[in-house]
Amino acid sequence: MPSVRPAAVLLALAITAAAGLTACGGGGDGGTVQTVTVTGTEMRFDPADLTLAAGRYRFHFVNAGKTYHDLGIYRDGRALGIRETGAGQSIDLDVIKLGAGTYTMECHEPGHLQAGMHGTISVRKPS
Ligand SMILES: [Cu+2]
Repeated sequence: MPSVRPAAVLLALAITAAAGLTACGGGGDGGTVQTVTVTGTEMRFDPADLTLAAGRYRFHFVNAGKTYHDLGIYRDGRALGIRETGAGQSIDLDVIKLGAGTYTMECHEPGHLQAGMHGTISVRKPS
């Protein structure tokens, strides 16, 4: 059963789908891993709102700000993946599997979340 279809990649905001589609060589879930790029600055994520199809994702976090930022993906208060990086650097989070539902993106550097450095990810069921 195909798990990812081109039509399932909604709102192609900053989704480097072409570059990110890589075969997973290890079996297991199989299927493809898509890369989603999120850029952090003071004090926001861009894009702040994402709509994705259910599937496996590697978040590529670009810190375009002037201080440390982190990108954490949370569901119901539980972190599924989180990485911190310094100004001008970028980093990949571990691959995570997103099922249908609502997730949040949060930066937990002191004061950043409160200052508005958060976003949402809406994940739709595969069609
Ligand atoms: Cu931050």
